[in-house]
Amino acid sequence: MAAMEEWAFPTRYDQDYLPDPSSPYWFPVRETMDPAERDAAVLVRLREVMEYAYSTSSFYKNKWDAVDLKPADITSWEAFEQVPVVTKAEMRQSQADHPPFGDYVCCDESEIHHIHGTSGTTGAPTAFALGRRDWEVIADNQARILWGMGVRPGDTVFVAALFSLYLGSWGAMTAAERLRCRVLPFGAGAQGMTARAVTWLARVKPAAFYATPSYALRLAEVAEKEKIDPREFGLKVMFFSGEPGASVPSVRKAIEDSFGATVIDCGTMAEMTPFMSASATKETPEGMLLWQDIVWHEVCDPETFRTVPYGSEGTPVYTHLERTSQPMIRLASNDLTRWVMEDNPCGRTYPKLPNGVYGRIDDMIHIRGENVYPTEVDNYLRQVADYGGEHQIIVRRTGSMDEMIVRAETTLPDGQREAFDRDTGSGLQSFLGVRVTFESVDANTLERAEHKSRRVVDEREHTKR
Ligand code: 8LH
Repeated sequence: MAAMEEWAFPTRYDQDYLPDPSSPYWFPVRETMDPAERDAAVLVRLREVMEYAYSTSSFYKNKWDAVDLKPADITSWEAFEQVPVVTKAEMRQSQADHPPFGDYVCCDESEIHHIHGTSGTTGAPTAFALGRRDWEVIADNQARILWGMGVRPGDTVFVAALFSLYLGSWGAMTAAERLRCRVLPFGAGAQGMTARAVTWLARVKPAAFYATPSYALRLAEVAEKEKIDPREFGLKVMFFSGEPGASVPSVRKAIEDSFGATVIDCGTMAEMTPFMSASATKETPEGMLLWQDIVWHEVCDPETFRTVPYGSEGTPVYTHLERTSQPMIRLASNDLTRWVMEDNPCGRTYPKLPNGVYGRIDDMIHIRGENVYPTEVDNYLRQVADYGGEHQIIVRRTGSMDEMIVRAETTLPDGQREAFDRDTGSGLQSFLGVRVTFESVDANTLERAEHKSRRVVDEREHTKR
């Protein structure tokens, strides 16, 4: 076997390296090697990362001492799967006890280069501390993934996501810089900014674009209002993270049809930055590949946190292989997905999430014994003729019964909606397999997301969080 390129911990990538322009791969060996050989190398790395975390953070030391686990015990996958998962609640507690970054910071605080955080408007925020060397490694990892998407040096990359605490935009920017692209850090979220984005996109004609999927659809609507066809932007690739969408078939198609670009899904969690470690590629554009030599991804049973076999559904659990500032070791995501191992058209030998990440376990709507993912409603409505582009799902308890109300926009004028209401309501009901009360409202009356969509309003007392 040829040596895995720059495979060492702590990691330091050659900052001048760029692949041969004719190569579809950044690191041909690491990306196309026999997965069993890669996994064997990863297992050794996991032990190294755990040794490092155990000796540098009281968080990991206490957590593993409590279950009598030593990093040296991790000599098999069975042993690794017994490493207790890290939860978001534990991290919040750690940061409350050891402000501001918690006792899972493993590097010297003088090494911290960027501070980011959760953007949640409720509850205590969580701070992310990213080391200087980690930032470089993150840029390298994600440049490598952008290369796989078909982005090349000299391409202009338009970043249309919030530049604030959110790591998505910064991660895309630093990756594009490392790839020697031209970055346009446009941002999002300020008054009138979407209309200005349309002007800039039409003028600059970037090759690549990054945002949340909801925001791309919003941008297409605004462009239409300005009488500009988004295809005129000439985008080659659009990569998305932050929420389900790019792997939801009808959402993906709506973006592809509007912009005429290849749609790429990527993204894990901010804590897991390099968050693009789950990402599609140019030649394997559907779903997301799990770049197992950057971050170790497991899909696990949500109760036992043992991995489920390929072909099955579970919750992603993530482990950093290269971070030294706040390495996450078996971070429980609380998301849902399904994984498979098959031949990928791009030749990379990574497992794949063929339907992306469909949503969060706690966003799943439990109604009368059935489970409904909000993304299924989105998927259905997007392919309905005369749909106005936005909707809301209201879950309410009436008497002793749960009721699901879907309120969707239509472009049809009031008075001509009878067939639309009847057909969409019954179609949605048979698609979801639960009873739905359907209501149509005027187009452009429901709020559009500038960041991640929040379409579910759960009015039931017992589910209030
Ligand atoms: C996704 C996806 C996806 C994230 N498909 N759901 O954007 C990546 C990072 C920066 C991010 O969004 O992190 P954040 O704010 O911590 O949110 C993570 C959650 O976002 C994750 O647990 C998922 O529920 C969701 N998410 N990318 C579906 N491509």
